[in-house]
Amino acid sequence: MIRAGEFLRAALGRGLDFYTGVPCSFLTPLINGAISHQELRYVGATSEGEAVALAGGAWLAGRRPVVMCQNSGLGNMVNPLTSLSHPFRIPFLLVCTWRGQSGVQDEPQHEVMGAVTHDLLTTIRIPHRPFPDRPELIGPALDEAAKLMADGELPTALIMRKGTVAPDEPLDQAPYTPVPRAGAVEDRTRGGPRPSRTRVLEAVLAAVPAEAAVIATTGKCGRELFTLADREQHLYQVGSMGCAGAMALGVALNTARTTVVLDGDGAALMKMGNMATIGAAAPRNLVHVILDNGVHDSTGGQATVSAGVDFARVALACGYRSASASDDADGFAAAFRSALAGPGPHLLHARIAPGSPERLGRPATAPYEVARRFRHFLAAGPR
Ligand SMILES: Cc1ncc(C[n+]2csc(CCOP(=O)(O)OP(=O)(O)O)c2C)c(N)n1
Repeated sequence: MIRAGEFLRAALGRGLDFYTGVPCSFLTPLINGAISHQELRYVGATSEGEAVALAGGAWLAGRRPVVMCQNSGLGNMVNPLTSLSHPFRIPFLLVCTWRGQSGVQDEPQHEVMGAVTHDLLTTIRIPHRPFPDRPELIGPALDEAAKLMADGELPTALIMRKGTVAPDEPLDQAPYTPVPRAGAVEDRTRGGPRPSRTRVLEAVLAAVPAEAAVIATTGKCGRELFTLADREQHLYQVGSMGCAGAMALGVALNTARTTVVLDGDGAALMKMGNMATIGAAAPRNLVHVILDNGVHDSTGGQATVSAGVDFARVALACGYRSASASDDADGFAAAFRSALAGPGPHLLHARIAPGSPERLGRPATAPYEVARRFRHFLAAGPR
């Protein structure tokens, strides 16, 4: 058995200082220790997949992140681990508990995942090792994980058995008290014909400062942005649908640069918990644009349910500082300029028309290079 403080201190000594995740009772001392530690930042995620994207954003902004989860949460992570961490090669330390270990009394819902946890990680090519269960093993385990992460440029998991960490860390955490918001959506809708996605992206590019980072959601959004302009401050999230907001949060919390995220209605709906985490973390430098064409445009135009969703009011209810709605290019451009001028987080709900230009490019630069040039861009800016 080890003490949580021993692990957290040893990890901090190796530069691991940004934590995110979703709790597990096996993790209680470690997660509470991370939350309570003065020198560590812990951002609670609404899902384990969100935590992977948040950690990815933090890594892009120069941090060495740790994600903590229960192995049942691996199910929620499989998509971003395979379609974000792998193509972009973004490493982080994954501390994953082992509920449902054979021979250990546990609940029925953990039986299957307990039996396949190691195989699942192996199958999705995430290196894994046992979590250290004696103090003298902590340093070597962290050093080996660091080497695996450096060599493979991938997350590396440490699998924690029941009873590994002594239950001695009190939780020192103020309850989350949301900042009351004025609650008024800036309504710039006019009811005319809706602009194309390209037209709105042109308005983004015309106004966005050169120092800002821009993250585009999966599908045609990233392809259109790439076609209009390919710059080192762009990150085209080719997979991990729904994760753009969480990745942008990880960036915004770790850089002083303005961070603009271009989301889709389908993607935003897929991981709407992101908005609650963004509202609570409240980064002043985050501008969240939802390009809402009412359909899954990239996969053939199947309707989403966004026609009945008021993203701007959802954002305000989650704690965003401002929110606007627009349905033409001028209204969007005005809302975007206003968002850039004041502290966020801002939500811009842009209702647009479905469709894309006929000759649409695809990011020609591999995700691996996109991530590294984006990281390099962030490293050159203010923290
Ligand atoms: C987890 C996951 N599910 C499904 C897909 C397939 N897919 C790619 S883009 C897309 C549609 C995204 O819709 P939206 O966010 O509204 O953006 P739009 O395509 O309209 O620009 C879908 C379903 C995927 N890449 N990942």
